[in-house]
Amino acid sequence: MTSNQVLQQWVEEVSELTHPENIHWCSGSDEENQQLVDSMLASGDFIELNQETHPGCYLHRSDPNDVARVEQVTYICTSQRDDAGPNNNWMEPAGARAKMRALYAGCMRGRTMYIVPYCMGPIDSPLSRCGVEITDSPYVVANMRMMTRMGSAALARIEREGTFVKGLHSIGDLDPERRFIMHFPEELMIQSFGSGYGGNALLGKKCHALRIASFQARTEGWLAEHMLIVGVESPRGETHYIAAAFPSACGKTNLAMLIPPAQYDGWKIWTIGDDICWMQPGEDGRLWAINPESGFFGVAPGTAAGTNPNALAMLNSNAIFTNVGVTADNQPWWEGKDDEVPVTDWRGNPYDPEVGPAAQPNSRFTVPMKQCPSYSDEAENPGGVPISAIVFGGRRERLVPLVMESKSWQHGVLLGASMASETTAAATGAVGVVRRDPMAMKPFCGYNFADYWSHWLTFTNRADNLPSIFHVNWFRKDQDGNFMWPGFGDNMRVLEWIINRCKGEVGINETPIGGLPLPADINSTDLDTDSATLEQLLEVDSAAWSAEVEQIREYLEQYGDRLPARMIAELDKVAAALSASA
Ligand code: OXD
Ligand code: MN
Repeated sequence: MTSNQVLQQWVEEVSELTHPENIHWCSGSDEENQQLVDSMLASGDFIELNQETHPGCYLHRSDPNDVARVEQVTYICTSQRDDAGPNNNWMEPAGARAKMRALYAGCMRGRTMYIVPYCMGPIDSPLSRCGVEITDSPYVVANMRMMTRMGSAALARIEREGTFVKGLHSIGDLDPERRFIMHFPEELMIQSFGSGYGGNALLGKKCHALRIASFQARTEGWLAEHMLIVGVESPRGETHYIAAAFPSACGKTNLAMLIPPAQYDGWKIWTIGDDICWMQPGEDGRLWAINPESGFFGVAPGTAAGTNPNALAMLNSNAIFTNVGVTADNQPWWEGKDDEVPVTDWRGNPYDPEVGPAAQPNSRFTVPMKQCPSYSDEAENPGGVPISAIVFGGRRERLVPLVMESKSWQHGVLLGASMASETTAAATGAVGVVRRDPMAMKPFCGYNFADYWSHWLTFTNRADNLPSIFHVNWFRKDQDGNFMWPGFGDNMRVLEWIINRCKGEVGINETPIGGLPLPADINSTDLDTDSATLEQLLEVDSAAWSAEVEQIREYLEQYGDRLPARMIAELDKVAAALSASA
């Protein structure tokens, strides 16, 4: 029950449509969570893991056909088709509502309907926004409790403010043919049916904090981005915050909590967020950012002592594991974790490497952010943290240098818009195919990309101390298919260079595509990459880049008249500089 009439009435309408057996308003309390866990253990939704090694940890096995985001059935339902743009699937709102109504009719019979009020961002931050998810999945409730500030405090804020995003979710019958993720940004509404997978079902995350929020951010003058936020503190106690956008499953979580190489004695890395960043100009002309989430929903495979020791340390208690394997002593296991041999695979069958991996490639952990050893209290700062640099990056085997700096904010927007990356298991479909993924927002921008880039370009009028924009690529391979850059903790060397550039302490090699480091300015003490390889990583192949520029032009031109002229002007400058250098 609530004093907010709109919410009360919506809950009644949904209940009349879906016919749940019970209605439960979530408070977010420990007792409530314990009851939920107990009921999921009884129903088989949760399987207890080894409580000695992993207290409070549970395994969830999803339906094998429901393991990733489903972009092909994710829609933006704006009244005008062009407002959704070529980057989104579009459905006319009235038709979409009717389609969903038919699916929801009676879908919660025999189930409990949970009302989950949540706040994206610190509960007392003016940058935060609230929502309510109605769901019939207790697994979703348990995840939302970690990923958002969920329960009574969020409901109190909603009752104070009056506005909230309405998200309706039902797992339905998990039939992929009856699975839709609909967004109605003009009505601040989300409707999701037929999937229990994180990105499709935890509506606070991709649906609200990116698709709906990006739409809202445009009208309100801020940015909702698919970015981690990391603080880098020098031995002198000076901290720079960096926001970085990489496509799904390209190492945002690893970068957000990296452990620097040994010679960085006295440096500290502070984790503010690993997936989503909301930024707004402050009075000082800088961009100030919050992480709207309060937990991590990270990719398990590959998380190991050598790649992300902080993540491993935070996964020893109070975590939910989805679709991982299990060892003989009932500990969670995934490929790359260690050299243990699991006994059970993610489907619950005896593990057989001939059949497939023990952990589903997009298997996940959910864990409260505060459990991360590098967690910073600044994540709770209602004012956010000031951003010194924005970094874009993709997974590119060839061509794209280790790091480059944009020539201006406008050129930086072009760098973001030109991003491309090889696809990963985070979404259904082929893996390893290069696709354009501007700002890592291809699956998440809630409106026409052309309008989104125009919005980015307005920031030169909104703030006069904007961060510098960089582009990185950790994934270059040599002729034999080996990675040329060690990545993980060694990415600290690139972060240090970025900060040195922000402070104006190092020079730059101006090239047609952007400013590259002078190889001597990348700290290479004890680096596993020889100097010839480092030089190769910092070279520009003009002919290959000219071809890339034409592909970028072709991509951008599909946005037609709505594409800001400034983008093509920036691209023309790069093309001209490449021809002049050839
Ligand atoms: C995620 C994703 O889960 O991007 O963060 O798919
Ligand atoms: Mn993501």
